Amino acid sequence: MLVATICRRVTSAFSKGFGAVALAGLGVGALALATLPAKANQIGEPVPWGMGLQAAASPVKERIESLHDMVLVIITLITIFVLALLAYAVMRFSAARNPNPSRTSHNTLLEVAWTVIPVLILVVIAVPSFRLLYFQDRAREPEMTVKVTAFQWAWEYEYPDHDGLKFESYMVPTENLQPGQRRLLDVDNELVVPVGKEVRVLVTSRDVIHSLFVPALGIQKYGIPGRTLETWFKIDRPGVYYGQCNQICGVNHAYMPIVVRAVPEAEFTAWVAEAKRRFANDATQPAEPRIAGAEGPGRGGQADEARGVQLAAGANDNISR
Ligand SMILES: [Cu+2]
Repeated sequence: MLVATICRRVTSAFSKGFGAVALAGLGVGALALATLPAKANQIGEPVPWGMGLQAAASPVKERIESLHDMVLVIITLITIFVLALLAYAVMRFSAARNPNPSRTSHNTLLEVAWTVIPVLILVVIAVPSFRLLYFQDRAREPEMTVKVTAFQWAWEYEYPDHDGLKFESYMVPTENLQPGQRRLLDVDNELVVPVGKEVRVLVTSRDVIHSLFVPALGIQKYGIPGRTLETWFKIDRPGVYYGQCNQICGVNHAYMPIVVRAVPEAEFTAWVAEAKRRFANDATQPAEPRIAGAEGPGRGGQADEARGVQLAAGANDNISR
């Protein structure tokens, strides 16, 4: 609509010939945009001074965006309305302008209105909100499943549909970063998935409560020991999507990032074959998991089961939060 309005303004502002040239220019511009590779690789990552949401790469995130936009309009209107009322009351009913205040204390119509209207506004927000809640809750027709197990302080990814391929994913410590890798975000083993496939994600934990959070995919699920929560995504273009555990889970909470790499189907198949070999009897997978985040207060070496209860020095960090 905005584009149409701009077009109209442009055409009326210029003479006919000029307008035609301008329109042709716009047309060429639009064509250039349209012919850009629509499936360009996307990077879902935080950016300096990023003010909005990360660009959507899945249907759930698209709906989160539209709900967000709708609620933003509503709260903006409410804020402006309340601010205007306040300003009016301050000016109109100041002691100087209104020396004899009214003694009215009840107004039935007004009271009904300021109860019913907010309720209606909440209903307007609640309907799409609940729709979205159920939309993200279950995969409709999952084409594959990934099981994600959180633990202090890294992730284990399992592919039950691919012969139980399973591996752990640790943050790359700052001192080992390769050029182009992101500090506190890149990992040794990424969660690789095919583009355009509906992927069911099952999330659980081995020790304390963690949370799988990948903003560009619109997923955020608690990893709760003894429970399995479900969500899903269907990534619409190849790319790398960064996330982090966003449930405070202990001293190295900040050092368990998530990297989801979406690749075309053929590439995914090749990766699965290679990963199966790599992780079959893998020397890089330690018997005792490493503690991710060498820059955090180090606590290497504890056996997995012992974590969370027997971290003598830092037990409170793990239990109380
Ligand atoms: Cu965590």
